[in-house]
Amino acid sequence: MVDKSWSCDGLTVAVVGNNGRMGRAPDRIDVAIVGAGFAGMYMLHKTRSAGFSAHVFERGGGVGGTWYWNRYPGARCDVPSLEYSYQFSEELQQEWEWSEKYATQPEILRYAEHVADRFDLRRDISFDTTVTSLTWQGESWHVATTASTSGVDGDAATTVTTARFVVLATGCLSAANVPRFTDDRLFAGRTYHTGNWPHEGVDFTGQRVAVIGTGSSGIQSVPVIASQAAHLTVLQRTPAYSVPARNQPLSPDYVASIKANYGEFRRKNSLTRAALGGDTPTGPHGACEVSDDERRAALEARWQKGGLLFLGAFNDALTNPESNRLIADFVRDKIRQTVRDPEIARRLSPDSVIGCKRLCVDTDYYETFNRSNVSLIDLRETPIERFTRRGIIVGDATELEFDAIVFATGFDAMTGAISNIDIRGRDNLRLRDVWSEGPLNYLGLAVHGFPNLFMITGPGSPSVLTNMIVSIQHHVEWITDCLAHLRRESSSTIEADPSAQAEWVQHVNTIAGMTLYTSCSSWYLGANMYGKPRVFMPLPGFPAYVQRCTDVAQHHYQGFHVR
Ligand code: FAD
Ligand code: N01
Repeated sequence: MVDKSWSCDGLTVAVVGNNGRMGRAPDRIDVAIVGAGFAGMYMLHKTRSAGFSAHVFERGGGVGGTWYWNRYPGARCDVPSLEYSYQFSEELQQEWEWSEKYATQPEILRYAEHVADRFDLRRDISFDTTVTSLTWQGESWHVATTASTSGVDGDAATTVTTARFVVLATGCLSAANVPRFTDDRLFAGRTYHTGNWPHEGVDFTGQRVAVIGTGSSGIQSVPVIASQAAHLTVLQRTPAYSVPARNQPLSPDYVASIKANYGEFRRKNSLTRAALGGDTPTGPHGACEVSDDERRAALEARWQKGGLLFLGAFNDALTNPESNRLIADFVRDKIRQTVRDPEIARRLSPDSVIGCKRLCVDTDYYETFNRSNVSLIDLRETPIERFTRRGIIVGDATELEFDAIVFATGFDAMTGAISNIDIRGRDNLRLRDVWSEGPLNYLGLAVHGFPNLFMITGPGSPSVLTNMIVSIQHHVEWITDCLAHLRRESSSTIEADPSAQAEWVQHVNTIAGMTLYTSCSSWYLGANMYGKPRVFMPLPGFPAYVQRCTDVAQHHYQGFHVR
């Protein structure tokens, strides 16, 4: 049973920090939560509401996680705002007004801050505090932290908190990938990573700017940077598929119609594979099962509507290679129709499986290459040789001169932020060692050898293949129910069973193997990071996963050892 002397007893002390009120960690708590993004914030609210003492440690200076760090020009969500938001509080979802179909980063950050205020979260969050190690001490975890400023860890003295449970809400896309290039330190201009953007913003007016990387972050930022810069050079290693967002202000009538029945809207969304777009179900046919005209019409309708649901026009986009090719052909045609220079259109056209890497959603991305101040370098034809004081030398010894270089090079996804913490479980087992061949896990929630440690949207769960706020809520609620169960049963530890874990990893591999997801070098597979084991990390299919988690809980936490 959770020791009563540890229950919420007012140990937290409110102090004033640069983000307003924030809490100082007590010496002992029931639940230590790492990260104050949407996952950590809801985890705090939920555990506190269930009567546990809980405290959040956050590396950054405020709440919001992704939306605190990713302040690059053009950053916004690509799941509609009315879906990309919490649903645990009817009052919250009724009172918050989203202004656009896809909210901008500042608007989403304001929402996160509103949630923090509304549920009085800050008093139990230590900002500017990085968790450096987690050590299992037989009955509880020692949580070691150090002070950090603007995400840079200081060498201040380590402080330790003792917690019965630890929840890693560290984010799937929070550990920036900054690739090294020969002589990159020589460059005399400014460099930026989209995932760690200066809070004061960057004015590129009149500058010669390079953007390296053409994933979602590059594709969102390129049109905005191009509109400011004297010249923008996009350095593309692999072209991405992108569909138009068709972003627009939300009409009050539409918002009212959703809010009139928000619960049902949310319920329908959560029954879909990706927990989004319940109003636009996946088409009933395969792309090869219909005539050419019908296929083009269905794809055109989704293209005009805009957004990620483009891939749902047919039910076999990610299982049938021929269907996938037909859908990809449609997008390649669109690129050719949009980009005036046929050579640039060719370079921008992907030849891979569409949807294998995460589909991008853009506003005027392809159109931007018609501007006279934008050029495109294909790094497959002319790779980066080295950096110089003035810029970058590509393939044929051409020196490109820049005032600023933007790394839109992504993240050490899904495992990076977790592996950055020195986590030692039973018998001093290191999580980094356990994961050396890939992230072993049970249900994407726990790892054998690491009792009382939970992950939110961890590898092995649907996480990044879904509307992540829905997946986050599901995990937070499952974990809180589990903690309440342990308290009721007077149990002190829970740990994944090794054979249940092995079976789960096999299951995830089997499901992924039935799709086309494993056919390209994506970050889902860890292929963007040098030396990272190639294992498909997320699990396709949200509803079946939710059912499995429910079954596990109902069968006395089957696959876990509860003591
Ligand atoms: P995060 O928001 O990443 O928060 C994790 C927090 O943990 C961070 O603040 C980090 O500083 C902190 N942290 C990590 N390690 C430590 C440590 N050792 N000590 C202390 N603190 C630590 N998903 C969607 O579903 N739809 C979208 O439209 C969408 N858009 C996105 C746009 C961008 C630019 C990016 C990068 C991601 C997007 N995502 C989207 C995914 C997004 O990450 C999730 O939707 C969601 O915000 C994740 O919340 P989280 O709390 O799990 O993680
Ligand atoms: O990162 P990415 P991201 N030399 O990994 C290139 C979410 N998100 O930040 O494909 C040269 O997708 C790399 O090239 P390649 C969303 O889930 C959502 O853009 O590896 N280039 C690629 O082009 C997304 O999927 C939104 O060959 C190098 C790019 O950098 C995830 O976050 C917005 C390189 C990285 O693309 C990550 O997106 C933003 C090198 N050494 C993010 N290393 C929304 O719209 C990497 N690249 C909601």
